[in-house]
Amino acid sequence: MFSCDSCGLFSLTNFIWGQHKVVARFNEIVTKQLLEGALETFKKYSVREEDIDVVWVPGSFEIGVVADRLGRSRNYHAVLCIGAVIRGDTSHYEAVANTAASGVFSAGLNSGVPCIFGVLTCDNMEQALNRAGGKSGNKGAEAAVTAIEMASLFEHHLK
Ligand code: INI
Repeated sequence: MFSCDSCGLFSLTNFIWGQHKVVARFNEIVTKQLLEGALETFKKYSVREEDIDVVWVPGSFEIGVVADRLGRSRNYHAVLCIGAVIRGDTSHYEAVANTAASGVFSAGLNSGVPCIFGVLTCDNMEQALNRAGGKSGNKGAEAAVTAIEMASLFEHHLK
């Protein structure tokens, strides 16, 4: 069994885990559901609760810089970023959505740790809720599976 004293990570079956989730508080009614879906999925895949940390940030705009910092800490095998950007009457939506996407992408590239984009970009609240455990599934759960796949790929094949 693998263990790492410096970062407190332990292997589970074939996987070595340390997951971090960055969750945006903005549109919390949606992001809490996405987080719930992600946590259920990690449990299903036997990721231990103590190997998961959750950090809340004000909005999706702030996700990238925090994901980058967490990735660079070398304490985590993946950073799952959760947010919900919902179109309003102005172009603010575009700025926040684009910054969130490029911020998460850059965080992954710059830190060398997989940073997963679990940020919804929707036209309205109904669309967002449908994707946060409603009739279109839970994108937080899907993003968690992506985090598991990427962490496993990095840990077992790209070292
Ligand atoms: N943040 C979101 O996560 N979703 C949104 O839909 C949103 N809109 O529409 O404004 C939003 N704005 C806040 C933004 O993320 C920052 O927290 C804020 O601009 C301060 O930097």
